[in-house]
Amino acid sequence: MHGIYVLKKEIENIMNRKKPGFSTRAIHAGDKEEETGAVTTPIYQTAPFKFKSAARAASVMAGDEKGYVYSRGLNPTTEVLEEKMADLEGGEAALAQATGMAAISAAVFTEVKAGDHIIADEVIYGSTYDLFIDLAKFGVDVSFIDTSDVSNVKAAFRPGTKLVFFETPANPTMKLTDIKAVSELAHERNATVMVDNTYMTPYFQKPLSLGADVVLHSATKYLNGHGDTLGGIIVGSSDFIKRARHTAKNIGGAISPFNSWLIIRGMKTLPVRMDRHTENAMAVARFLQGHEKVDKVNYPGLTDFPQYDLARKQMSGAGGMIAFMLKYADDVPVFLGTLELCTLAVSLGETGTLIQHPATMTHAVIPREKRIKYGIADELVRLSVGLEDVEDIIADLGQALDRVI
Ligand code: LCS
Repeated sequence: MHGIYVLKKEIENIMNRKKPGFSTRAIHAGDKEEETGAVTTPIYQTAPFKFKSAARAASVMAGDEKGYVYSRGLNPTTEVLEEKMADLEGGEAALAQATGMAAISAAVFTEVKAGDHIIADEVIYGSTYDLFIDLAKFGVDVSFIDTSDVSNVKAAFRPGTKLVFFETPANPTMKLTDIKAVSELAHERNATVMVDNTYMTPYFQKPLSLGADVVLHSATKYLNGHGDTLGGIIVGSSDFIKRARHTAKNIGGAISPFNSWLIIRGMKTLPVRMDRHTENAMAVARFLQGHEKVDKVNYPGLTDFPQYDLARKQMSGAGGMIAFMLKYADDVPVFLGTLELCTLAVSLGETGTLIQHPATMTHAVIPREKRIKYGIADELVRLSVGLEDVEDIIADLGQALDRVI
């Protein structure tokens, strides 16, 4: 009965669909009709654009007419990427930048000024944490709290709170934050909500549809998916993106057209890659969970994941990232040093399996005492499960765990 119900529902969804599905849009959204008939997006590898007349130059520069001026502000290749991302996240507009950090900086600088207060989750990527620490220099105060408990967020608001920022799942612990609940709370207090959606991608989670105002991405990760370029994206309302484009143009973190093109190409296979990353990660998580040398496995696809209900509510897939604890911190270097297939490297979300030790690598900037308090333990290992045959990934992890005493 249940199966028939699901099938009927799927057919209804197909019949009632107002716009093409996610995979179709991942491939085609943002496409332009090219004069040459080029089927793939051309790479407009140019810094300036020629004006047809001085009058048009004046009009475009004044913002009265749309036109390409200089690739630090707008570029036709990058524009395809921006339109694709806005479409997939369900936002009005998007802005691509050279890196995830360039995107986060531009978005945050657009929103806050001296005297403002930010509430940030205490578990976020190391450089984002570091950026927030640096904001003190500009008179912006940041409270790092555990946003996974909504009552903490409620208690952290002050009259000057302008922004609430979090990742869900959080890098590296996989802790989740309730996007809808936090957004409702923030909006009652006129604060903006920014969600870093790097781990999930819009394929598995759409923060804007849950009430968030701005979505951020390190496109370096799953969006590009092949570990061969850096990139960052901001998605939000047309008004916010217009303001962010102004700020970003002056900061100067424009993405190269070639890197935009690589991300556009990568995104065409995002749904199939995310499905396989998830399938592989589920098998790896189950293997790790049953292993005597492993203390704890944090993966939102496991039914005993502490926030499993929230995961099912706001995510449509568990993704490819796993955090797990070895029993002893001293064993971490032995384990990492014995792996052969899994590559010891930072970054995540690419075809090959990557593994790293947050305490000494991605999150080493956080003072140890704070790091431990936040749950980024010395025993914690982060795994970005790749697209290799899962039996090979498991065999490699197994042989390295066997070397741990
Ligand atoms: N947001 C998240 C959640 C990230 O994981 C990263 C990078 C960034 C933003 C910044 O993006 P980027 O400027 O590098 O494109 N995360 C990394 C990591 O975990 N290992 O190396 C980089």
